[in-house]
Amino acid sequence: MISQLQKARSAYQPKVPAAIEGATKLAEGKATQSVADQEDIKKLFPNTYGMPIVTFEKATGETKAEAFNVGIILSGGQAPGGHNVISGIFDGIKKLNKDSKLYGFLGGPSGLVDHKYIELTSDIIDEYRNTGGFDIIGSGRTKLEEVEQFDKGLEICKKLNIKAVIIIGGDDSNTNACVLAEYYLAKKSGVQVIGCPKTIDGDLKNEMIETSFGFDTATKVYSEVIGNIERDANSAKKYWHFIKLMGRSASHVTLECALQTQPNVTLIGEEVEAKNQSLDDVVTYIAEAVAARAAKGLNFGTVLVPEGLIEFIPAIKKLIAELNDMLAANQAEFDTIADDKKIAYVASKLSPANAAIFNSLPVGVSRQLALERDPHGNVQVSLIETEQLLADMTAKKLAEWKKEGKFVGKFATQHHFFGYEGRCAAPSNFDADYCYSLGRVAALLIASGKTGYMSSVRNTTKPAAEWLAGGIPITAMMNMEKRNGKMKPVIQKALVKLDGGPFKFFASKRAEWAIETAFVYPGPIQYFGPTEVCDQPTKTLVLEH
Ligand code: FBP
Repeated sequence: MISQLQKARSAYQPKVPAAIEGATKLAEGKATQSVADQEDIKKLFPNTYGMPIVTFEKATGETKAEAFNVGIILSGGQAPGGHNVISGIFDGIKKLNKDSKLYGFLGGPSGLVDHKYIELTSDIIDEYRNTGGFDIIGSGRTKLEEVEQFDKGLEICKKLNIKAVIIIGGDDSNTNACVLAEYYLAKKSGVQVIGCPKTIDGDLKNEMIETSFGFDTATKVYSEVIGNIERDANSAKKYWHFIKLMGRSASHVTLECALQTQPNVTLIGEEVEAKNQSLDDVVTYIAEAVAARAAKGLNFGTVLVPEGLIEFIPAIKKLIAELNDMLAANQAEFDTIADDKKIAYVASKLSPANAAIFNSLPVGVSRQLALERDPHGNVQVSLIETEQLLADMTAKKLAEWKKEGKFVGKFATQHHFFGYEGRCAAPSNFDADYCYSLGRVAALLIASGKTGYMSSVRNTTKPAAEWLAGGIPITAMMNMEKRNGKMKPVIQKALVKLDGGPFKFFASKRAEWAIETAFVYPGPIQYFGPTEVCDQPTKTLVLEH
């Protein structure tokens, strides 16, 4: 049984760049180089380094190819539009040759290694067009990094006669896609690897990749509910709402939601780091806004907190860096320590300054920082209750200020965390079109024999017909970073730029938003109706371009 909206939505035909509607020809640009550490990256990727950016242009006649098979992997957290990438790939390869086949590896990258897959037929694909979620084949966070894993993958590709694997994932997964592409090319295996930029976090972007898919829909869903909460706050006038938002380290999601809803306080992790602020500085900033509104009789408001904030507080950042090195160096011994002794063990191995900070944190937070990493070694910031921590600390500070006569109001709080609510929403028109186009472009990259490329669709603030389609070598996005104590080649994460359009606009408005009740209520995503209501890209994209 499907909902009436899903039924109506299944008939939606995503818009694609005019350049790829019919026949196409490939144009190659200049050779590329990595964003940093060129010599190191070149050495590590001798076969895929320096390739040119490619663009697909309109051609006459028909573009056809010999039948070929493709395998796809959904990797990492869900993001709205994944099913449309897959339907775009399916339609793309069938357009090139109706006998081409699409296989889906089940449960993420482990499906490739463990040879778990299904063939995606048109009946299956049709059920999932324009729907949210990754449930068509499931996702997972297995890290593809060992040669044995690559070889197991190659076995199944040979068995199914797969010409190319498409990895739909974030920065870590696309880094792995690049390593896999290099390995398969070095081996002359004949299997190509293509990446697609996925993540609601919005941190996989650069000059050539304007946005990752899912960011548009997820931030619209969060902005809808933040707007609803703001209206509730403005009706009841009795609560300060502390709202934590997903997005990992980068604060793009929080910044976009702030631009859409104009809350009283918005914290941006990247700014906290740049200003070298302590946790107490952050709490003072919130308390000042609360006190200023209270002086006007406004004992309510909203505070947006990026989930990665904690990683940007310089003292905690230093602590995490030492934890990473210490855990990597002592892994064998650490594994033998009983669970209830691990925190004490970690504290005993840290430098005195970091041990003091570590011991001062609530136990839940120190456990998360030290013990509960994801397979890529990331701190699982979504599990740290920063919103609660900040609300409690603000309450304490205001109680002191009350005694001193600096605060005259009431301070009652509510806490929220928005993340999972937005990751599987039905894709907005933007994401439906963008994702389907990314899929169609990926099919063209394969047919053109490309490997180690990320599918790219640009010019996205213009109507879809004017979008530019092509491929960007993944090595061009790479630099060297320390991971688990060692320097590794990884795609450079995009953080909020403090000199960029979105932040500068926000910074010019936030003093007014803090004191006034300037809330904006965006309402739910609309799929049918006037284009200014249904087809708007994010404010981040508009202000960046
Ligand atoms: P990726 O797109 O990088 O996989 O992350 C998306 C995300 O939603 C992050 O915002 C969040 O911190 C993380 O996944 C939560 O992970 P999990 O789904 O494993 O709980």
